[in-house]
Amino acid sequence: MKLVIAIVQDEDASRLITHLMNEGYGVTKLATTGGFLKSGNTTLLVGVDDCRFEGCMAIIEKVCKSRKQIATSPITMGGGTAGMYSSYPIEVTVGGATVFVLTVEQFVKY
Ligand code: 2BA
Repeated sequence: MKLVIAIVQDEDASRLITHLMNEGYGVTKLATTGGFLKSGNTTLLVGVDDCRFEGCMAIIEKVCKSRKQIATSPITMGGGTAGMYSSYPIEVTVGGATVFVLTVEQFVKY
């Protein structure tokens, strides 16, 4: 069994959950925040039998789109504690999905 941890954009989350559930996958949704953009994203936990793993990954790849996002990132000018904070716009490409796959040692439901 595998545990798929998929970090996706909020815009794709509902559709992805619907697709996965329709195909019989169990899904847990977590509201998360990206460390770089400091904006909301969604992390899905999907526990899958090995024989259904590729199908799960295919759905994630199909549904999740990469998008360009303009972010205003605070930077420190002058350095040190006396430095001034400024911000400038930067463009980053986010997603489709950042996916971690873990092998599950044990899976129990009580
Ligand atoms: P964020 O950390 O908010 O990052 C959003 C996007 O900003 C990233 O998209 C990437 O294109 C860009 N980015 C991130 N760190 C950067 C940096 N130091 N310099 C320049 N650009 C940077 P993705 O790579 O598609 O990541 C989307 C989200 O997936 C991330 O949101 C984060 O929540 C998660 N993530 C990505 N890699 C991760 C990792 N190795 N471990 C844990 N979470 C990760």
